[in-house]
Amino acid sequence: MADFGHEDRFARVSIVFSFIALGLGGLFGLVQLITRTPYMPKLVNEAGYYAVLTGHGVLMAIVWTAFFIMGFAAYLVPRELGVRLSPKLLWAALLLSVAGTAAAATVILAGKATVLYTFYAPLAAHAAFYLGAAVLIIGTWIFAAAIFKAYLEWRRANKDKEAPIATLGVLATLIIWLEATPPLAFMVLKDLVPMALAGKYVDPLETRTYFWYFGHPLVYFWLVPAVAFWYYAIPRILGVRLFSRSMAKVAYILFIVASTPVGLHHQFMDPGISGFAKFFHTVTTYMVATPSLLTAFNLIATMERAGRAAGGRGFLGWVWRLPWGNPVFAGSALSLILFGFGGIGGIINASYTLNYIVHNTMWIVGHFHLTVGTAVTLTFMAASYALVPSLFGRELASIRLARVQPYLWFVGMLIFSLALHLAGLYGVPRRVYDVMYGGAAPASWVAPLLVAAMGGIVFWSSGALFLLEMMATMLRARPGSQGVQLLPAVPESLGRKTVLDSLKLWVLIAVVLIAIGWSIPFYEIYSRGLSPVPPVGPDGVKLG
Ligand code: HAS
Repeated sequence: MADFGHEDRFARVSIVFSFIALGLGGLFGLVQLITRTPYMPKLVNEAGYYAVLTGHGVLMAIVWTAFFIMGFAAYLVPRELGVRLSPKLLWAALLLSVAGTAAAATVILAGKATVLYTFYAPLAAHAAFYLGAAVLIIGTWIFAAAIFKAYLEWRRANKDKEAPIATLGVLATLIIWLEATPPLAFMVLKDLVPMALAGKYVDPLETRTYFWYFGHPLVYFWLVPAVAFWYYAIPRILGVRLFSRSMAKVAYILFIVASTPVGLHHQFMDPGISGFAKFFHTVTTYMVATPSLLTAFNLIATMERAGRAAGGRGFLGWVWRLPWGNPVFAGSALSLILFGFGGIGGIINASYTLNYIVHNTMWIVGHFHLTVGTAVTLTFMAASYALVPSLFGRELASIRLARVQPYLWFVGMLIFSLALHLAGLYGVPRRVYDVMYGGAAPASWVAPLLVAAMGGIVFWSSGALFLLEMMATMLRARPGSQGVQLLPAVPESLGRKTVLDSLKLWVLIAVVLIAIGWSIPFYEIYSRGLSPVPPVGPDGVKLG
């Protein structure tokens, strides 16, 4: 095992922290699933439900993902580029990220932040929630600085070389994060902290629009590292070249350029934003769906090539020749399949007229469990089957368990999400404590909710098995190098740099598109004049 001392120490801490978030977030998920399902016991009261829902959303959507991504990047980038990351920047990033998360988590657990992970004003949390979020964001910026510093050092020594494809994905991820977060941090400090500390009145539409400026690139911040992992792992496991490196780079470019000026598709139903602004964001939404289709094509072609080389015949005969018993491959490929369903749902969400039907219903919950809950989460689990043995120098505690776990997640999530899509079409709302409205809701809502609960329990069990496997591997398994057997570390042969590697150009184009896409709604909001309202605390009491 090559020695990347402080990078690996950072990756170990960051990944273990992400597992803790996944475990706690998963526990909250189970509580809310049982509480919301008809005929099942209410495990918490209404206030508890929103605290648990906030904890689940923040821990899963922000903490699990951000810490895993940082750990993965710190492991991958120095190995691929052969340059070291600054230890000072790494530890500063970790310290701030952990401190920020701890502050926010403490107030959530104390029931003083029931604002959900979207923290829309005028719902108000304790100021420590917002300050914690801001400190976490600053920590991630410092982490990004460590990666970019190393990349620039490598670039100076390799002026004409293209960057390795997975490292390029990490850079794209961090660029998207840096595009997305500054306005959010600005709004948190300008509006939400003064609202929490001094009862400042804020304009809900203005703060919602700031949130969704950030909220949509956030989803590509989750997705792009999963895509980078697929590009890294699938060809290596199959022993073939990626079908097209250029296509992979075009996908990254489209993610960088188009992932930020799209957030109004979350606000189609909001009054006060013109049809023109929403139409602009619809066009860019369909633009940012394209790289996922390119990714699917590229990876399926790679798999088909390997499956046919292994003797697969006929239209789909190659599929059965793929290494479905390797948990790193199976987890990645199963994620890709469910991402197909999630993506189709996303295309439906992005249609203005269909959005009327699905907005704020369980359909959306089904959508994001297929995307961030599977395409991203199951991929990170698959990656862990290689990363954790490699980082800790140990065999997996149970390869049999690792082989079964991704399938259990796949089946549970398929049942859960499809049932929730159906429930959404029947009109079942999301984020409601008593979803049956004390018996006044239509009887047709019961069956899909019960089926969803069964699926939820199956994939929750899969998550618990994953964490058990990880814990046992880190603490008890025997020394070994199974990570390398499951995911061979084949070096990439790198060609010459082309315009597709010119990150500066694509960032410039992204900035122009962001400026156009967001100046329209913000001009509309500010030119009409703001309508500030008093903040509302956890118990529904107006604070201002
Ligand atoms: Fe989304 C809401 C539109 C992708 C996450 N999305 C959400 C929310 C979350 C989320 C968390 O337009 C809820 C936010 C909240 O709390 O309110 N989404 C899209 C579109 C895409 C999309 C157009 N979403 C994602 C991804 C996410 C994510 C990725 C997380 C990682 N989404 C929306 C809209 C809303 C929304 C509206 C707001 C709804 C509302 O009203 O509130 C696209 O990027 C999707 C593109 C993907 C594809 C699929 C490509 C095909 C694949 C392969 C298929 C596999 C095959 C088999 C064929 C077009 C990947 C392979 C074979 C083998 C052998 C392996």
